[in-house]
Amino acid sequence: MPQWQHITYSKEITPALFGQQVTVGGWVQDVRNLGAISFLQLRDRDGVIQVTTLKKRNKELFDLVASIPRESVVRVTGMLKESKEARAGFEILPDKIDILSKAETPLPLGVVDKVGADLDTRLNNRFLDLRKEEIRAIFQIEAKTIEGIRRFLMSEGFIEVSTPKIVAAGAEGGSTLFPIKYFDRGAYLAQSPQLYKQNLMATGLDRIFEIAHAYRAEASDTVRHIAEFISLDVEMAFIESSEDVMAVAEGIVVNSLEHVREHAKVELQKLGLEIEKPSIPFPRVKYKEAVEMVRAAGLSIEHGEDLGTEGEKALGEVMKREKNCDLYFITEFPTALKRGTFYAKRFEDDPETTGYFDLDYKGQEIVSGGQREHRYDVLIEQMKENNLNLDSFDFYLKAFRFGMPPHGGFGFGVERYVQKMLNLGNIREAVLYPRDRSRLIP
Ligand code: AMO
Repeated sequence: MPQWQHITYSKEITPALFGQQVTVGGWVQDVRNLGAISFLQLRDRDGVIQVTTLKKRNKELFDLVASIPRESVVRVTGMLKESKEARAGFEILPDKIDILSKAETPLPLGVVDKVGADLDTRLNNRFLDLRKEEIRAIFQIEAKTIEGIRRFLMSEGFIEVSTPKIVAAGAEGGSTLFPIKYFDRGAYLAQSPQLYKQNLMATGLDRIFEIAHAYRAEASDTVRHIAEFISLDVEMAFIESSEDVMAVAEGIVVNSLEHVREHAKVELQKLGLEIEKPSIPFPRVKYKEAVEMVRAAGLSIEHGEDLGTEGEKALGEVMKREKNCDLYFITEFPTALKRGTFYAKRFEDDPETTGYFDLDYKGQEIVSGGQREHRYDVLIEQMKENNLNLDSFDFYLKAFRFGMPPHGGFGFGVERYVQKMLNLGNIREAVLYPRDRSRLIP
């Protein structure tokens, strides 16, 4: 035990400790008083410990236990004893109970209640919501997901970087920019590290990734959009086509899913979930084919239009039904659709089409990227087409004038990924403190 750890956690209790004195700490989940004996269920980060108090052994402690409100924080020192009745297989006979923090009553949100509260009430009382082990499991799995992503990318020679979140220009269209006051001038919260990650391709730090918040003033209130999301951004130089970039996205998914399967077994169990190993390579569906498949599913959509939420969902259903497949790329997006994406490289022999791709997971886009246009003159033309003010992109453009290798990359929505991995209905369930149009607190 490290010197700064003063309690023994439930997970650390083994039969080897039976008969010894231990100090445990946590929240009072429940107290059952049977007149001569009482059972206090103490919940810590990993599980529940039963504290059994006999009136005739210690009347003072017995009365104290009866008075502790639910969800108060206590520290208990006592003898550890094997118990057939207690769920964990042991109980503690207390010699000392300290109430470290008394909880008020009533609780704004039940922790062990069977009746489910609505998401808003849960998010408003997130600290209580997170006391439920199946809610905590989501974030333990999210952490393991990010750990798996990092390990994979580092093993492939990618360097983790941090780029500014206070920026002078957007990269993903003006409508979702958050303007802020920056000393005596205007600035924005970064929608994406796009300009910086491309800038780095001109430096020799040419295989990079970043895991950081990105900001979007999303107009609509949907189950897959939030105003602040964790963006995993990857950029790599000396590629030959978007296929190279897709291979990395595929590697991230396969390896992080495997990492979660391996290192979050207990948490997956708490959620009653098993994660299947996806087969590789993920199918590639050309945008044109995707449109036809969505149409065949009964949706009206024109070539050149965005598939949209409904289209993506319909495609997801077809892929599941016909190919038993949850993960697939949509490739070769038309230039017209990606025109807003001024940095996308168009096909040499077919400028109406780009190598841009989305990676969809169970009918929802989680990744978007492709090969970039690295030729200065062509890039300038594409930016002009998009009516961009070239002056505000000066630092970005300069890097293309003094030696910029061919490169590509993608943005990967971490919470959307976890949402789909764990079959959560709303992306907000995969965010500790979500931000959206109506939510700024907590
Ligand atoms: P794009 O805008 O498609 O591309 O975003 C990339 C991925 O980020 C996630 N995402 C979001 N997740 C939650 N809430 C949102 N409001 C939100 N917006 C985006 C999605 C999406 O697939 N610069 C490019 C990437 C690139 O080309 O490298 C970009 O940002 O999972």
